[in-house]
Amino acid sequence: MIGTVNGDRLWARLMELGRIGEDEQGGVTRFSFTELERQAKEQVASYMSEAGMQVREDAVGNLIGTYVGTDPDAAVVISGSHIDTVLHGGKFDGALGVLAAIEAIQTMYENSIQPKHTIEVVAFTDEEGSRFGFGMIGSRALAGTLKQDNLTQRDEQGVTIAEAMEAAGYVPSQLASAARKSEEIKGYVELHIEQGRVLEQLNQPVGLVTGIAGPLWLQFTLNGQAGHAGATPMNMRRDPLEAATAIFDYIYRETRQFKHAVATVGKLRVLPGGVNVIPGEVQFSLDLRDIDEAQRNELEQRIRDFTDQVCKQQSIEYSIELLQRVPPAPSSPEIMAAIEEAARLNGMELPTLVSGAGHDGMQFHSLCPLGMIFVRSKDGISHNPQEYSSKEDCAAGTQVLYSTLLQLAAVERS
Ligand code: HGY
Ligand code: MN
Ligand code: MN
Repeated sequence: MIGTVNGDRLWARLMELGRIGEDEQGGVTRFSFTELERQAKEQVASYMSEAGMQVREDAVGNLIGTYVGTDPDAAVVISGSHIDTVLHGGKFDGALGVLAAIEAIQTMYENSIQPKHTIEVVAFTDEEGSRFGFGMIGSRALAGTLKQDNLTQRDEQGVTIAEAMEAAGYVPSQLASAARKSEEIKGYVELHIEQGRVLEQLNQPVGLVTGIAGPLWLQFTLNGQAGHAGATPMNMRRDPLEAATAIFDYIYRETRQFKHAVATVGKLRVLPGGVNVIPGEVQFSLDLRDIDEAQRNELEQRIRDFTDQVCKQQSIEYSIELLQRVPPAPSSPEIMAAIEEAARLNGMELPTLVSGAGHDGMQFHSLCPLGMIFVRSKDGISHNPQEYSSKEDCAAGTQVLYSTLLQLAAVERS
C-alpha cells in the first residue's frame, strides 16, 4: 500500500478553517446558511480542488468533492462530515472528518492512484442543528427523508430554513434532487473526534466505532401564572419553574438507572424573566440518547408520565414538541472489516467503542453500509473551545481513513 498522508498539511488546514467564526476566547461559531459558513465552504472547496477533485454543491448546500474512478458505472464511496458548529464550539468537531477525507484523496492524487470506484467527499449541511432546532439537514436530504414541511422550522430570529436557504442562494423547492439511491452508494466512512474519554483511558489514538447512539430531542413548554414574587403566598402559586425543577430532578435520577442512557437539558428559558416576578412560562429542551432504542423509548415514556403527573398536581399546562427522533445506527461489518484491515496495514490494532454523539451517517445507513473511525479527544472535551486532538492522533486517524478508502474504492495494491 503506497502513500502516507501529510499530517502538517492537514493540521495547517484545520487551524486555518478553525479561524473562520473564531471568537476572542477561541470558540468557533459557524451556523448553517450564514456568511461565516459560506466563507468556510469556499475555503474547503479550495482544498478539494487542490486535491484533484471536481467541486459542486447540491440543492441543500451539501459541498461535494468528487475524485473520479476508472469505472463510471461503479457505485461511489462517500466520506465526509460537517463544517457547521455548535455555538462557541471547537475546531475539530466535523472539520477534522472533512479535512481528513480531503487529505486522503490528495494523497491518492499525489501518488497518481486512481480508484475503480469514484470517491465523494461531503461536507454535510447543518449537522449540528444549532440554528433550527433539529440537525443533519444535509444528510437527511441525501437520504431523501428531508421534506418541504421540515423547512418551515424557524430559528430564534423567526427565519425559516427555506428562507435561510434562499438567502444563501439555494433552491428549497429542489431539495428532492439532493436525494441519492441505495444502488448509487457502495459505502460511507466518516472520521470524527471521539468527544468522549474512552480512547484516552485506553491510551489509544484511534478507535473503531461499533454503532452510533440515537438522539431524541424534545421541547417542553410549561405554563402557570406570572405573579408578584412578594405578595403571592407559596400555596397560591402556579409556578411552572417549580414543576420543571421536579421534572429535572426526575430526569437525572431516572436516567442514571439505565446502563447507557444519557439525558441533557441544554436550553432553558424562564419567562417573563423578572427578579420579582413569578414565572408564567418555562421552556426547556431535552436530549435523550441510548444505543438501545427500546431503552430510550422506555426512559422517554417514564419522563412523559412523570411530567403529566407533576403538571396535573400543580395545575400547570404543558406541551411536549418532538424536534427529532433519530434511531441508533449500527456500523456495518464490511466497513468495520475494511477499517480494521486498514489499521493492520499501518501497524495498528483499534479498540472498539460506541459513539454517544450523533453523526450524519446515521441518516442514511439504510441506504448503504456505514463505518466510523474515532480520533482521541483530550480530556473528552467537545462542543467547547478547549476541544483538542493532537496533530499526531489526527494524522494517525487520517492514515487509517486513507487505507480504508483505498480498499473500499478497490484500488489494486501495488
Ligand atoms: O448532537 C450531536 O451528537 C452531534 O454533535 N450533532
Ligand atoms: Mn460532529
Ligand atoms: Mn457536534
